[in-house]
Amino acid sequence: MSIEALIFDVDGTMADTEEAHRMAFNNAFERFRLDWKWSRDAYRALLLTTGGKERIAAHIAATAGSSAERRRLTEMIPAIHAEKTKFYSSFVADGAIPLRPGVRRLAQEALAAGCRLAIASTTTAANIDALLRSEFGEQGLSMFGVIACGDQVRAKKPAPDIYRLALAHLGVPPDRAVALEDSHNGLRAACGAGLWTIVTPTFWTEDHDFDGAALQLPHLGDPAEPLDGEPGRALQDAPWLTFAELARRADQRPRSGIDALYGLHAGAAG
Ligand code: XBP
Ligand code: MG
Repeated sequence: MSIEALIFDVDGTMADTEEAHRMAFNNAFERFRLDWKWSRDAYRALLLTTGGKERIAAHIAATAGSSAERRRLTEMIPAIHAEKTKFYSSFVADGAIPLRPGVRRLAQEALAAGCRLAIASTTTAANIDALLRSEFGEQGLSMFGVIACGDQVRAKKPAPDIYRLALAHLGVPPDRAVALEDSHNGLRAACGAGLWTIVTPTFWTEDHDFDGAALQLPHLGDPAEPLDGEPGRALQDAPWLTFAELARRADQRPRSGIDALYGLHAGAAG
């Protein structure tokens, strides 16, 4: 097995978090007496901008009446986002947002196989800390040897920077790691860092373009929640993605452009 690390995206991949983010944004706007209320449809479009502060800035750019108003509101962004993060991390700490099917199982199978775990996310460390503690307990933080997130990079997804940072901290080359994502921006970021990427979309990203994904599944599946129909039948080991099958598939990817051209890779040569 050549896979030394699994790098998880958080929002949408580890847990279906965006409805909670949306409510937290709206709570913060109310707290600041702003007449903004992001509907699900509006938020779906706003999600194309990664990063909560950047998302608020995009809303201001699209709605502010004057340049003076835009300046006043822009100066408020850090405080609004800090309030939003308080609301969101309290939702998570209350256990309101479970892990998606198969995330806990795959993480545990990977660790048992000697594979390391990492995170590459746009959200804040506070939000990730709350989710890992809530869903994995106190040992949650130590399960993920590297957590690359939020403002640790200037260029957020779809830029590859956050994945490159995670790989650098892991000390692992991209062809020895696998990324798990849920969105077009996340897929572009992971592929831009040279990572073989599995995509499990949610309601918020199901209409995104996932061209370039190595594997796309509705979710990772579990014995208690197997993948129905075609997605489940397409897997070899079980109607859920086992770490063993993930590693086999990743090992069989073309190693370079030449390999891809001639199909020369681990499983096909000879
Ligand atoms: C998804 C994002 C984040 C969240 C909101 O992150 O783009 O901005 O929507 O969280 P991921 P913040 O890379 O984990 O999918 O308000 O903390 O940014
Ligand atoms: Mg995501």
